[in-house]
Amino acid sequence: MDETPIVDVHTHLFDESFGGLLLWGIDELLTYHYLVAEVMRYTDMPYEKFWNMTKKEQADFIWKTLFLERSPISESNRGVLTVLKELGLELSTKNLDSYREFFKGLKIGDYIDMVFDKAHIKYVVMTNDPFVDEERKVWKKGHKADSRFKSALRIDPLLVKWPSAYLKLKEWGYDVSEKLTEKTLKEIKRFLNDWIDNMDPVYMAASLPPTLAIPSDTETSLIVENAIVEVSKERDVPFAMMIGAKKLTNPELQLAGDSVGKANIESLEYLARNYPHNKFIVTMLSRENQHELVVTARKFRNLHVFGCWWFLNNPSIIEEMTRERMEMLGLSFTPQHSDARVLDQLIYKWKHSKEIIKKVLVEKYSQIIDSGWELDEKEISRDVKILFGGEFEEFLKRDF
Ligand code: FIX
Ligand code: ZN
Repeated sequence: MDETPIVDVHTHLFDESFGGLLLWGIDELLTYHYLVAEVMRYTDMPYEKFWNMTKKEQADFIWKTLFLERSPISESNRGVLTVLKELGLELSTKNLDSYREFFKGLKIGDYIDMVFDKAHIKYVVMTNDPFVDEERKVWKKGHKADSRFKSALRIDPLLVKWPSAYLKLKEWGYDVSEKLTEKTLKEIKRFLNDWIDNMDPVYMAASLPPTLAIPSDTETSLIVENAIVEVSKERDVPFAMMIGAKKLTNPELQLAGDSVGKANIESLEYLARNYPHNKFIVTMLSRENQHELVVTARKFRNLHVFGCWWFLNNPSIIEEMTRERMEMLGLSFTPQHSDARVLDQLIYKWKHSKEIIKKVLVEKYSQIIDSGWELDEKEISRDVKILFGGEFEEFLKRDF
């Protein structure tokens, strides 16, 4: 498993040409929104006061509160330790400023090489959102592609914030109205095609709320059925649905304030059944959705399940999910993605996940060996390649 180069099918990383959009280094690691949510539980500090701190001040506060005043045993805290250890830094000093010195000396190009090498990454898929001004500028200026960073066209605003998104499309020269007329739907398809031409994305993606209801007369449903699925099929760009995120449950926490809700699997069944020639790549956020998602994937070969997303990306749940997926899907799924927002996280997110996936795979192999099945290293290597991007890439090539 440690020899197999990994395809990381969903991250928030950017290649060097996106400049400051690529986050890296110890202060970014410590102020990752997972740690922000955790640190605010130990203080009565007004949220505003925290948000007004500099990045360094926030990192100092988080280091003091979560690492020095208490043991850093949570998954996101442990992740920081794994990164520092894998980079060869001395954890016993617990000296944050000494770690900062190490990062100060790094050039980002070299550091990307170092992290990809340490985490054994073949390539990552980015999250590219044309509605983010800073990012749109890079694409408009012309983007020097780095083959280790493939793009994904992220379209949340189109699907979940249409009343504001349509104004943006208008501003960009698309003849749209808030009402989803034939003309507007046609222009939405032109927008999607333009950005597919621009980005050459692996897939189109959106984070969708637990209230997702397709078919329905919601704008989300109408745009999915009357624009997304058509362009997705025509351009052979799968639609990736990340279902179950409840945005800003606690707005005071900003990005750290999103939560989770159980979604209705019927929407997914409907799409997979009614659009059998379309490809859907799916992850769901609620633990309670996982078993029915696996069963749904058994019913529809045009549905590819991936990752232990966000609040599921913890050893206890990764083990449960990987086990039930292998027991019902064999190797026809992608067990994990990193969702890394900070470059260095690739090191810990993959090291931690591989420990669990390895454990489950060994158990499954032991069971078939006990039945008399023979297995050699070449076959194991083949299977691991399937799990770490092979099946994902085969799925992308299939023509249903
Ligand atoms: O929608 C998404 O891509 C989510 O992964 C993010 O919004 C979320 O903040 C995250 O990074 C979870 O790991
Ligand atoms: Zn994400």
